[in-house]
Amino acid sequence: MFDKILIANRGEIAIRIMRACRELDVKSVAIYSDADKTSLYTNYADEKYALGNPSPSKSYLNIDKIMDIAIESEAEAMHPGYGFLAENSELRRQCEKNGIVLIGPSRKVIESMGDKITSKKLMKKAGVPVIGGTDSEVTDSDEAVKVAESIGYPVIVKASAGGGGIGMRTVYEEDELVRAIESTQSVASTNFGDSTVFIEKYIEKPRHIEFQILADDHGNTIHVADRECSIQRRHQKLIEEAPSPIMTDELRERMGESAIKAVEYIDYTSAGTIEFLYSGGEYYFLEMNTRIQVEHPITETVTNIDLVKEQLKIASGAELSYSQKDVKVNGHAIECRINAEDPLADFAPNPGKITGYRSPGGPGVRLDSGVYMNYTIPTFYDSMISKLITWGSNRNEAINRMKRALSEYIILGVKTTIPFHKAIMRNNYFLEGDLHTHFVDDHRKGIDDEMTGIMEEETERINRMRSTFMPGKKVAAISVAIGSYLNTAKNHQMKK
Ligand code: MV4
Repeated sequence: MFDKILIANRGEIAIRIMRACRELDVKSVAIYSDADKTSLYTNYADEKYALGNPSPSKSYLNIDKIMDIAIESEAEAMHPGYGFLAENSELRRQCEKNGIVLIGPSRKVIESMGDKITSKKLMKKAGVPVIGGTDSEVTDSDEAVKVAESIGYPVIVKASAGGGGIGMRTVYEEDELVRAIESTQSVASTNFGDSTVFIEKYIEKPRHIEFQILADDHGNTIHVADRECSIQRRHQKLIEEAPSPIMTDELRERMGESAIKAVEYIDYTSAGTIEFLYSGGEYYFLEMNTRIQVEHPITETVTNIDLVKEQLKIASGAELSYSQKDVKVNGHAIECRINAEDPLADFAPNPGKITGYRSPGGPGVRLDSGVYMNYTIPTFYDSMISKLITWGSNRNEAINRMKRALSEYIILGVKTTIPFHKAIMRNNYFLEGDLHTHFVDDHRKGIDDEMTGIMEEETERINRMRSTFMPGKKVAAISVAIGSYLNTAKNHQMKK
């Protein structure tokens, strides 16, 4: 095992990785920008090095600076977490040049999975189901019309270099096709410097189901079961659960086998995720994520496998600690992403100072957080405060625990997505497991009404909690603040 590793990330994931380090007796090195001097992870680490300027391109995306710190600190390995440089092949190149192990897959697979046409071709060759459409770049509009006709409308035009929902257009009839191709090409060219596009059959309201995999350098590959991530908004996941509510042993075996075939075919190592779209009993490869993901804790919770420790062990040359038959799904886990955003104002970011904080606990509750009382959430980075994960012996118990944990969770000073999650936990479609990628948009009205009701119901209790943080006369002023919040919520409703 390594003696010391550098964590090239910040916030809750930096702490998550440092926790694995501490359990494995590995020293951790934090890097921090000026905006993260007082962040929890910066001071949790065994050593810390300043990056200076908080702008992402000058700090957590600055490969040269990060490499200099890795060398100076004598770290043997580097963990990139998720986001920032997690899927950047240049970072791996630089690490290789300097004799530092990058905890993650090879440069070749990062590059081939980053290109959607290449990854789709590889998966088809591997025998993994892919969505019907073109296997290569579309340039000729006559050819595009023919392809679309043969697969049938609606179709979707996608940028090969695309990701995160950028560079995608749905097309319902032939008249729109050529224009959609041109516009996707132009968006792709601007955003990714690559105008390559391709066409697929558009699958309406699919489920997003993904498989966690682990592979070592000794030829061992396992899948660590499935997660359902259909509850998202603008390609940002909000709630994930493991297993998928529709999963059966038979379907898991089939999809899991496809996921293993996929990663074995490309000689993938480390932890990774194969994303599928699922619709009408069929599943199709969508994308591969070559990193540890935000939602990895729900898999850890139902399988009792520490995915980050496995990543560190794999990178240090060890064999996987588990074989496929050791992977058992025990009960059900749900993760709610708690963001500093106003769910009644189109999820507008709401960074600021946390003036009151009390985290939930008790049976079946895990909280992965990067914040504390009086911490100021910086404006430079994403707005995730924490991830609340609950476990239950079945889905219903996991949901009831989530409701209970959300009701215990007090965050004052910034608006959060907690009311949104409370509303979802009461939503009948959610309770029935009737999920798809358009869930939030389709049920928007019901969710907003529920949220408004929840905020009204909770005013009294939250006021009481406030008085424990800020005893005395301040409470009256704060009641006014809540009143105005509720008015905003009501105005929002009236506008509809
Ligand atoms: C699709 C699709 C339906 N049909 N492809 C969205 C992000 C990008 N990575 C791929 N995406 C989609 N591709 C076909 N052929 C629907 C989506 C999609 C989606 C996929 C996963 C999770 C959330 C989503 C939300 C909207 C659309």
